[in-house]
This record gives sequence, structure tokens and C-alpha cells, in this order.
Amino acid sequence: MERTLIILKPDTVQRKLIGRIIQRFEDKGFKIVGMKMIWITKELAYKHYEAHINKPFFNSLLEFITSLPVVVMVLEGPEVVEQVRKMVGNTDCKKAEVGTIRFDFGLSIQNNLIHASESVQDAQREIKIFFRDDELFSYNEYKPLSTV
Ligand code: FUP
Repeated sequence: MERTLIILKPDTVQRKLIGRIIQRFEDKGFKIVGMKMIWITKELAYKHYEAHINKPFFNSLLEFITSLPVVVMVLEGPEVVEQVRKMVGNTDCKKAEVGTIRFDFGLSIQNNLIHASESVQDAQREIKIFFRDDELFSYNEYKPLSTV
């Protein structure tokens, strides 16, 4: 079963949108298999955003992502990486499609509320950066249609 890494960024925390964004993933049927609030250090940010270190926006991104605590989460489900990227929308909230998280709540490129892994390979790399194995859980979901 596929897994993806989600970061609810400082703007989500500041604007009290944590619950509404998590709700969308639960409504869709994805399973939360790990979740915690952390304050991303510069070291962690360098690891996570290593592909962007030489980009012109990197310093600003670094300052932003380390400015407040964030919520990191691992979601599990069929084709969860691609499905969640669709739910999140374009990096630039102004270009995101109507109905995506970034369109519905976001205003800019940097303050785009959420990170979601781009590929299965990226997800595997990113999950390891933020979660130990014993912080991720395999469990069966409650089945509400039981006849008991
Ligand atoms: P995404 O995969 O949509 O989260 O976006 P990228 O991996 O391309 O970029 C990572 C983060 O860098 C974005 F979420 C926001 C920031 N960024 C900028 O601030 N300016 C840019 O021009 C591009 C990205």
C-alpha cells in the first residue's frame, strides 16, 4: 500500500486550518498512519528541500518553514501520492484548480499551506526524514456496517 508525506506548513497552523485540511483527507478515505507537531530545524529543512538549495527562493522558504511549528503526517491508501497531489493543487495558489486545497485556502506561491510528496520515491525519502519506524502504525479501520 502506498504512503505519502504531508506537511501542514506554518500558514496552515497560524490560520487554524489544520482540522479542515485533515478532514479532506479523511473524507476521501485515506488513512492517517503517523502524525505529530514539530518545529522544523534548519538542518531538517535543508534535508527535506535539498533539491531547492540553490534556487533563488530558498532563503525565504527556509525562513518560512522554520518560522512556526508544523504538522507532519503520513497518509496511506491506493495511489495516495498522485491522488493527494491532485487534492493539493498547483504550487502557485493563484494557478491552482478550483476545489483544490491551495485554490480554496491559499494566496501565494510560498504561503501555499501544504507540502505533499511528488512521487513514490520522494515519499519514501521524505517519510524517513520526519518519522522513525516506530512512529508509523499499521492498524485496521473500524467497520461501521457490522451486524453485531
Ligand atoms: P510543490 O511540489 O508544489 O510543493 O512545490 P516545489 O517542490 O516546486 O517547491 C517547494 C516549495 O518551494 C513550494 F511549496 C513553495 C516554494 N517555492 C517558492 O517559494 N517559489 C517558487 O518559485 C517555487 C517554490
